[in-house]
Amino acid sequence: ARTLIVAAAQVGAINKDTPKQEVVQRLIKLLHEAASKKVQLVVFPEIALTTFFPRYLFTSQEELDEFFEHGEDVTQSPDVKSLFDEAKSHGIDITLGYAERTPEGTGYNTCVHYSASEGKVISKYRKVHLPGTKEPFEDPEAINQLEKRYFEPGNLGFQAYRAPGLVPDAANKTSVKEGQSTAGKGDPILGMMICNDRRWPEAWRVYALQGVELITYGFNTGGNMAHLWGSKPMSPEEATREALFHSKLVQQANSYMNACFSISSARCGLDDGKYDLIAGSAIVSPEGHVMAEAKTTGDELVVAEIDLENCRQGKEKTFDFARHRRIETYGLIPRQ
Ligand code: CDT
Repeated sequence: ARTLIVAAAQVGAINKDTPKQEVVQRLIKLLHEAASKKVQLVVFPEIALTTFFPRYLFTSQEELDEFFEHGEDVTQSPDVKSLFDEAKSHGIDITLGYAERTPEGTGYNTCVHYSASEGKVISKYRKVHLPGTKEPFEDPEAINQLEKRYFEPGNLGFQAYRAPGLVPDAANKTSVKEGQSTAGKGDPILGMMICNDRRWPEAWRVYALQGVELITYGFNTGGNMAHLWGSKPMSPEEATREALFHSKLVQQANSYMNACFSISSARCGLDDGKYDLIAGSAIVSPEGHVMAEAKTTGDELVVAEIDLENCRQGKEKTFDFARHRRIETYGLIPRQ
């Protein structure tokens, strides 16, 4: 068995003026609960340190920049350093989503995997599928989604990676480059995505082709964004139900079709008492079953023990890519 205890650390409402230090204290509290439950990997949400600021149009660069972490190394970011220090002292790996401003001034919607055993970031991912618009909506009632304005599409691709120190007896460190056939041995093979990426089968499949055993992601999903999807008018309750349904649907279906576990972690609740984000953080098995899920719309740790051996069935039978995929028929996919 290659078992590990994992958690989604769901984070409830954060207001526009909530200081980052206050949020980081809440994340540390969730980390302490994780330590008491012997959790080895905690997945924090997308843009976990502030409110979901792409809903606002900022005209002042200075005001916008307050929502970003600046520089190469987020573990040294003044407001956030204590979270990584806590993770290290408890021996818990974390993934954390945040808005990144590079030294060259480019904005990315980013997440990192910090390894407690290595004491450093072992993988960084920048969101590829940016939803929303560059320009704000004309309708003053519509809630903006300005990720395309504030971020560039991620330029790091979907790079699977091995996370050391999580499972015992992980002597085999075969490179993930060798693909699906190396899964089932050695340190766990992981992949990170961010929010909207979860709706794109290509993202999951590119990871699965590298033998990924566990995909992690955080999300900020409006419960009231029907206007952005262009769907039929619905009541706020219906819209929230629909958003939750699609969120679960893509997680369960893609975990099954790619024979991997997945952990999703929501930033949720009513920001500033009015901007509704869905909850529904979940841990899903390679058979597509929900193993654990959030019961609240606030700060909550969702925990499960997973055995990576359970990826084998799918990877070696129904979804043995080498035997069953027919790539000669998929030509349109890389072309358009
Ligand atoms: N943050 C993010 O990517 N949110 C999008 C929602 C866009 S609103 C319709 C998501 O796919 O959940």
